Amino acid sequence: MIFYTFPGCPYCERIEIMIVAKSIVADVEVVELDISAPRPAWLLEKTRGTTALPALEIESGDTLKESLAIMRYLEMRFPEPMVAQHDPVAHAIECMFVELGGPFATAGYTMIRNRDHAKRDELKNAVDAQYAKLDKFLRDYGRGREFLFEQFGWAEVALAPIAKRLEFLNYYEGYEIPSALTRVRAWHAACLAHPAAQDRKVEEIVRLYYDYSRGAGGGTLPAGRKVSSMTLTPHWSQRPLPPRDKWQAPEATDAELGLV
Ligand SMILES: N[C@@H](CCC(=O)N[C@@H](CS)C(=O)NCC(=O)O)C(=O)O
Repeated sequence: MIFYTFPGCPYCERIEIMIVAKSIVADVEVVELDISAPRPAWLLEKTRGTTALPALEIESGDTLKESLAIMRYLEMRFPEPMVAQHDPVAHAIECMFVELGGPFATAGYTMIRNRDHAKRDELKNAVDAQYAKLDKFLRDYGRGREFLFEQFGWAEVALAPIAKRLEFLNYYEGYEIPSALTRVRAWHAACLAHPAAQDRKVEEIVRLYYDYSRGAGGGTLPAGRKVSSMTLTPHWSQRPLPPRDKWQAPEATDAELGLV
């Protein structure tokens, strides 16, 4: 199988975690692509014209898209060890929890890209509200003390990568999950510390997402810059940590970010 991935993408990290969980690392060739560059024609042919990743090419030559669909494919094809709950009710509950991931990601990405200081509180409140929803869900349906159920499972494979991305809010805006939300705080800390979620680190994410903190990203560049902070080269590990305060001018240059 061939896995097409954008380093830094939370939906791609879902698949990275599944590949390790299923012990199929040796069966999957990983092809990293640069999200800031136009997609090559050969890739668009495989994805039938859509530009988003992850995508998984399987032995039949078919290319699967949509991270949750790929997770489901890997779960069914390599049933041991099971990542999802076996019990149908428990699995439905974890799928309900995963549904909270969409608005959770949207709130976080909207806040990091915002450049209007007057809107900051409103957007911070929207992120708080998403954490409050996760907290309530964990209290209503959770069985574990940290994760939704006893172990890092389906819900965490899907949501930990998003929770980890939203650490860019902590780095660039000093954001903290409200202290009253103790249940989701415990879940969050356990997700970020779990061995399955260590391949992509917060130190990588904050380097890759610098442009988002300056209102750009996802294909556009901040003014005066030539190289995206999402670029594959130079590798993120060879770049300095970006300046933390996203409201502070001037913006870092390509050279200051270690991009050239
Ligand atoms: N619903 C999709 C979302 C995938 C997605 O949005 N990927 C982003 C990267 S995080 C992407 O490829 N963006 C660039 C594009 O859409 O061209 C999934 O779960 O796989």
